[in-house]
Amino acid sequence: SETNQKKKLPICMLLNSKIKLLRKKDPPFNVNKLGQLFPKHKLFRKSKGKSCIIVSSAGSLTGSGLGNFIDSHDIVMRFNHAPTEGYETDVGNKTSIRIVNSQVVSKAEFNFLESKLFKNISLAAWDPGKFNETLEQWQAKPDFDLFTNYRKFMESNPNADFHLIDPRSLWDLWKVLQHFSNDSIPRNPPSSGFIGIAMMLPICSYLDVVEYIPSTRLNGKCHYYSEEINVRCTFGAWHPLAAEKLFSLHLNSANDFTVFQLGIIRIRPNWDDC
Ligand code: NCC
Repeated sequence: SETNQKKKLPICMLLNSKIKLLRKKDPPFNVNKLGQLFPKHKLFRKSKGKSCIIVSSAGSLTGSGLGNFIDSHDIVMRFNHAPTEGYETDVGNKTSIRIVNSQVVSKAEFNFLESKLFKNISLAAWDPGKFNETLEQWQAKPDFDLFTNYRKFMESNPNADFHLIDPRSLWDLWKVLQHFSNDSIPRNPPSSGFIGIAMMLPICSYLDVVEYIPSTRLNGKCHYYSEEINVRCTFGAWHPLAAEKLFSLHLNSANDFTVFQLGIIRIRPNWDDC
């Protein structure tokens, strides 16, 4: 039927893939101590219909001058330990939410418990787990131990809006990507960037993503905040990054100048099409 056809559109599959955040009532967290620390309120509960922007950490943001444009959005998402201080002209200084991977939460070098980068904003942390694994198995053996610092962080900041992403929904998102790719993609979860797109899109009136589709500023640098030259950060090594980016470009409604000169794609959550 026509409705079933529509549900298979990429935009609809993405909107319906729903990145799930773990809730206190979700077994096994309903009976274990960690669940008691989960935030009481849902993420984005007051944010429907806002203008949103995702700031990739790509090296080609250097020299973009996109800072004011970024800050003009209602909700600004950033990743991991990507700084704003000292880079305001290119990346702005407003941060509503950060998606952090389990390495950033757990490894001493990121100073997760003390760093100001992670205070007074919303946070969502993910860890890949294994394909088809249960939450019990995941909790017993995550890729990187994000649980210890999650507990410590929540004990010292009990009202923090800090959520854990259900690893099973990362694999659901991976399946959406695989469905639309002609080749088989690596069996590793999507990057924080694509997880962010899937999380934000349903709540936004429109979603801009900067320097995720590489623009003509492409300079080989991995991040705007470091001098490391590594094109794999842009085109993919472990994450199915190329598949994510092709998928996102397919959903883009901005013109070529905006995408390739300015480095901005715009995605509208067209629920009516689904
Ligand atoms: O580099 P990372 O990603 O923190 O970047 C965040 C998101 O920005 C987009 N990006 C980044 C660089 C670039 N040149 N082009 C881009 O499009 C991607 O969408 C990316 O997801 C991650 O996804 O969490 C990742 O984290 C790093 C690393 O763990 C953290 O930065 C902490 O140091 C991973 N690198 C390594 O593990 C070495 C990276 O693979 C994925």
